[in-house]
Amino acid sequence: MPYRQQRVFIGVGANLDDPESGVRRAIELLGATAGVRLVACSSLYRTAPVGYLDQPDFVNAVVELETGLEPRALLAQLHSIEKQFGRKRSWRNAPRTLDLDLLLHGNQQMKSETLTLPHPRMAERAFVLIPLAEIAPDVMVGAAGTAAELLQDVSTDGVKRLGDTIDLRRSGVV
Ligand code: PH2
Ligand code: MG
Ligand code: MG
Repeated sequence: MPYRQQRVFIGVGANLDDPESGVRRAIELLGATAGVRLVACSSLYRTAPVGYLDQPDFVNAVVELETGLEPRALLAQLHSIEKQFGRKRSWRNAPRTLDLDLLLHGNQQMKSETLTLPHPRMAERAFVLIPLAEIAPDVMVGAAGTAAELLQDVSTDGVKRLGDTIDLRRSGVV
């Protein structure tokens, strides 16, 4: 039986090798993935690193997809796109050419070694909540509240909007 179409949100981040164009190319590749439809894309943001601080600023964005791919199949696609960007997995929070995080997959809640939904750290991260609330302020983050509500409780220091929202049509994504 085909899996139901779900509303899915992906966090996109990069801080090496021209991160701004990397994030844009990654979003185009996401939209070109079989079984995935790109619905919305936030602005790009320049964000101060969180966690390990001695590394370059990130460019972050959040995209909304509609897909019938179940969480693990979609995660495999995300890893395959990361690989195309030469992502090397070294240590946690290390600088990276591309990071694609599965944030929300419908109302799915799950916890395993390789995948936790909603993403376990998203509720504390302004670099996720600001772009998420820009495109989907009312989306629920598990039982914790909506994106807009959670955003009230985090510091937004270090997150700067980079410019206009990507025009999905003009960039040839849809
Ligand atoms: N990703 C991390 C750790 N720290 N900081 C910012 N600003 N943006 C990120 O995408 C990010 C981070 C782990 O994936
Ligand atoms: Mg991440
Ligand atoms: Mg990741």
